[in-house]
Amino acid sequence: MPIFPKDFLWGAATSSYQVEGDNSNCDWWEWEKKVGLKDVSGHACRHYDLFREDFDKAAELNHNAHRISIEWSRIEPSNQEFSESQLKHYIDVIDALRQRNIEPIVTLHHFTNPLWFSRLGGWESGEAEKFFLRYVKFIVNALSEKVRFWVTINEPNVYAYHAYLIGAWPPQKKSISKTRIVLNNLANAHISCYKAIHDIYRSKGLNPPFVSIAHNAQAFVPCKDNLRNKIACALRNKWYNLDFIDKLFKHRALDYIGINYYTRSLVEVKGWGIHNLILDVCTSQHHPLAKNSLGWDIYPQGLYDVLKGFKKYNLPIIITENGICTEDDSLRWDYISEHLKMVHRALKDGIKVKGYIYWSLMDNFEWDKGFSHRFGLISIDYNNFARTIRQSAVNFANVCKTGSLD
Ligand code: GCO
Repeated sequence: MPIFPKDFLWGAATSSYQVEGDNSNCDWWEWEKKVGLKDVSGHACRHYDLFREDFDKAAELNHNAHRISIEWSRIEPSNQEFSESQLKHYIDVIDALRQRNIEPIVTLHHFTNPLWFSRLGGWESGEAEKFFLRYVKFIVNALSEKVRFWVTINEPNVYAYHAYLIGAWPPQKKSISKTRIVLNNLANAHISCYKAIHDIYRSKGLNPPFVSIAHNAQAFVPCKDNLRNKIACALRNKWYNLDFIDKLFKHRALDYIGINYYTRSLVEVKGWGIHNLILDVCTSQHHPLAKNSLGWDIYPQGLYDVLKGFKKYNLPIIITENGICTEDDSLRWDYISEHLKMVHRALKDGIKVKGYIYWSLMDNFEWDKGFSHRFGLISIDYNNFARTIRQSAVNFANVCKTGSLD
């Protein structure tokens, strides 16, 4: 029976824009309307008003940690104008977690940007790092006594890919060169924020914080076991999984590695061109696996493979996201329990996993895919915003309480 360490972090994650509601000062709010998304975020889950009720449920579910994000566009609605009232809101949010003995894990950027920032060029701009650092210093100065775990940027690779390479998210650019610039600016922003955060804690005589990014990693699996597919998998593993972390690691800008894992990419390369090697996937169904409602393969083995790939950094790892969107809650529990078995296997191999944070505490706004893909341990009725705890959440609560997966 897999037994997890006594001090293991157990909980769930959300992000401000996906759950709070009425986040009207950021680029996504304007963009949703401009492109006429079928689902606009609107009131989302009304978590901005209902956060205490949600955290009561997290406590009832034996979570000892919870990952939130702070909405930059609320804190700094216009350039250099900082909102004390919005800061007070997030202080109340953090206090509410602590009052319930839940460790906050605080993300400072989760895909959305203030409108003023995006109008000044967003993450393509050479000033992006300066603007983001100014906001981070404002927040960390105010919250340093209450927060130990920080995530500066959620999934830089996913953000850059969707917003600058395939043009699926605002500002809808489709440029390899712009993607490279944005990734470089995001990495430099994290590095300068890492140093600034540690400086703030040191200047206050506080114990050092734990600072990382939340890094999306995939298992790249060759469809046919041929040389071309194996080379493509090795290249994607390097480019997608390792390069960004490598850069931060070389700048000594990681106290742990936050890993977001969901699925595998089944690689079937149709040619030796660079686009083939980077993008080709298997389009047939000769390796059928159960899938989530977005069509992503359910592949727990991939979590172990990914964790093994990060062992070389010899850093603590927190699984900052792992989850499934499905209408079948029994599949949700299977997903959680099978991935936890892989976490335990990694622990037995000496990989320093310190926590498992399920995505997500509640059903929420899945970006351009809208509200129909439900990840939550807690279901949301969007007609009246009623919350209902799912059976999978109760099963997971038992693991959080006992530390064992029987
Ligand atoms: C992400 C995000 C979440 C998503 C989740 C499911 O990693 O993309 O952190 O915003 O909702 O991953 O796609």
